[in-house]
Amino acid sequence: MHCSDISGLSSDILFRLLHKMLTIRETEEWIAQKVGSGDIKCPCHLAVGQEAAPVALSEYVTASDRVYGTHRSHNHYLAMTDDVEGLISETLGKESGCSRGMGGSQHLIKESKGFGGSVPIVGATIPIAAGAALAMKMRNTSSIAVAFFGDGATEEGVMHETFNMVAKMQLPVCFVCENNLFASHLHILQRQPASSTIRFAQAHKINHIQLDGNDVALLYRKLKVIIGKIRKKCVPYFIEVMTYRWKGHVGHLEDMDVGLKRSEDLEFWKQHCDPVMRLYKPMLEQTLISEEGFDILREEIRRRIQFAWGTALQAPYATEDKLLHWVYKN
Ligand SMILES: Cc1ncc(C[n+]2csc(CCOP(=O)(O)OP(=O)(O)O)c2C)c(N)n1
Ligand SMILES: [Mg+2]
Repeated sequence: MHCSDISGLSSDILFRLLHKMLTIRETEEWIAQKVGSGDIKCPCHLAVGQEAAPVALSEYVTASDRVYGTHRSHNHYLAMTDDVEGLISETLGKESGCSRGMGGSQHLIKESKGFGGSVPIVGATIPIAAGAALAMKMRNTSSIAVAFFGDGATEEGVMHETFNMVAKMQLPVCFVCENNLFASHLHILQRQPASSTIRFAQAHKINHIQLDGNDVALLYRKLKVIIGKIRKKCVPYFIEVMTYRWKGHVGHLEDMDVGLKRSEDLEFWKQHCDPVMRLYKPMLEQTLISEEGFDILREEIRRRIQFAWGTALQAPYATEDKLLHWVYKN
């Protein structure tokens, strides 16, 4: 396993990063189990294995910034909001959900914490983030917008149009392409002539970097500089984070990817590149945490999830008469 280099990072920071990643991991594993049992009925695209980038980014964005996500955004949402309760309720269609039970897993929002929304139309939040960044610039704020999207979104025309616009207008937006090598069942090399998407930023003269997307300590260090630059210089930036999802494209099953088996690759990523283990192992070696301490931390998180689940089950469902409420901002 290629462990994260944790030198120079305080134990406070390391524990926070570990806690956030573990909260996402455990919540998603819980949701996976409930999708499997049929208790959760909305389609869930799980991001197990992709916890590091949103967690590192969440350390540098605030409620006045705007972060946008995709069909696979439990990780982005939880990193920004820590709202386990609102997410779980939302997957059950309950009024207590973060989208009042009307969105389900793919439409999450919490503007009070800077999460501007997730949208399942591939590539759709890229121009939305650009629009938010334009407003931020026109209002002379130092806020920034962030759009998370997958490698598949780089095949959408709207991404290229948006890249041209933000480069020309120099808007404060951070594009984070989570390149997990697959768009549903198709490997990127079956769809594109290269496995990296970085060339699209080059073509539009946007600052860019490719990073190990599963090394949270590295991302924590790099994003500090990158986000600082976007904020201070009001420029766009493209970050490609290389990662891998453990579950199938949609649903709770591991490996099965709309009929495609990825067993060997998946085993490699799980054994060597698990973002949680890559942080936990060096913390253990440096006696910042014990095995028992890790178990206690995980147990606390599991209890919180279990409680959130129990509470959500008791909550009322969203009702039809409210379907047209909150469609428009005012
Ligand atoms: C415009 C559009 N085309 C097709 C789809 C169907 N679809 C949903 S997710 C997905 C794959 C997206 O792959 P990627 O962007 O790499 O994200 P990942 O699923 O890997 O996180 C597709 C084709 C869609 N939702 N929107
Ligand atoms: Mg992908």
